[in-house]
Amino acid sequence: MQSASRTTLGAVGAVLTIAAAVALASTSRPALAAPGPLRTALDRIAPATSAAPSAADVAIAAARAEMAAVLDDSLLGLSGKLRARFLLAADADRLHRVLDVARDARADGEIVPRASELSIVPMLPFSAKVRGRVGPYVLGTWPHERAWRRGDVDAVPAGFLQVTEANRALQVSTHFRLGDFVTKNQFGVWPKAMVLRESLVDKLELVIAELQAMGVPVTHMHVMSGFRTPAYNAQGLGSGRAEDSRHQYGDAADVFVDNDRDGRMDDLNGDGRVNIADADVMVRAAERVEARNPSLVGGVGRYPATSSHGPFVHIDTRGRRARWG
Ligand SMILES: [Ca+2]
Ligand SMILES: [Ca+2]
Ligand SMILES: [Zn+2]
Repeated sequence: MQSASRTTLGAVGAVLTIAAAVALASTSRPALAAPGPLRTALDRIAPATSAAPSAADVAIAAARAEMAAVLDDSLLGLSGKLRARFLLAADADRLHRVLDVARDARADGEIVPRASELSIVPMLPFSAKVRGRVGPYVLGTWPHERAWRRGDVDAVPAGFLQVTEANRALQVSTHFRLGDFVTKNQFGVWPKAMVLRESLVDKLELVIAELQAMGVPVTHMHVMSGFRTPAYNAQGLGSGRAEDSRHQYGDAADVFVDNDRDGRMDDLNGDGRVNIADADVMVRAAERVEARNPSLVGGVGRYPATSSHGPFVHIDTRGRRARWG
């Protein structure tokens, strides 16, 4: 697991370096480390054992090599519930080609996700941000862009997802849509630019699965706050928002279980009240997920209800353990 994880980090680091045109160490990014069904299948097929490998074997071997250069993990995440991957345009094209080859060679759908099961969403490079904007959408300035404050340089976004009125409903995983994570401002501006990490979506799905295993049914987890543009985040400084908030790196979300969709946390522990004890149920689930999936370690913070919101939990995949609240 450890060496697989390092391999993955290397590949992700290479993608980031090309994209952001900034010097990045390929170190501490959380990774979706477990080889998934596609990699496993390609591994099994690639070393041809017979004297004369078939054309399919050759194609698969080539696809496997190309695959490793793009994504060296389970395409569907550790949860198996990812339904979208976010890649810079060139890498998105390569992954499309790899999947086409693999599907042609192994048209059984057991091994290779069907096109309907996995969306490959291309990202604009970080350099598409000019004077703080991508098109009409205001993002602002990341800490590393200032000489005097570097922030988490390892987490500099490779690029931006473009969220449109057409793709906002795209399912990024079983329980989440692309539009769930956009910054809650500039409501009339389309397309929006967003940073979102698959590792975050994967972790949220694992927390849902863990809650269900604990006997807490979850049909809907509400994202109060997902990605926050640096410009939006700066407006909240002094009122509890961190200056180097994980939300601007796309690997953090403030969430609560809201099966009845009334916009507030549900009574998860069944005591007839909604309070911090219900957030604690989610914290326990997140702890179990991190214990079982070290590559998704990060922050877990608990927040009590105030006059403006119910209790909620912050979850991120910053790559090192953090707890508060
Ligand atoms: Ca509710
Ligand atoms: Ca309760
Ligand atoms: Zn948060």
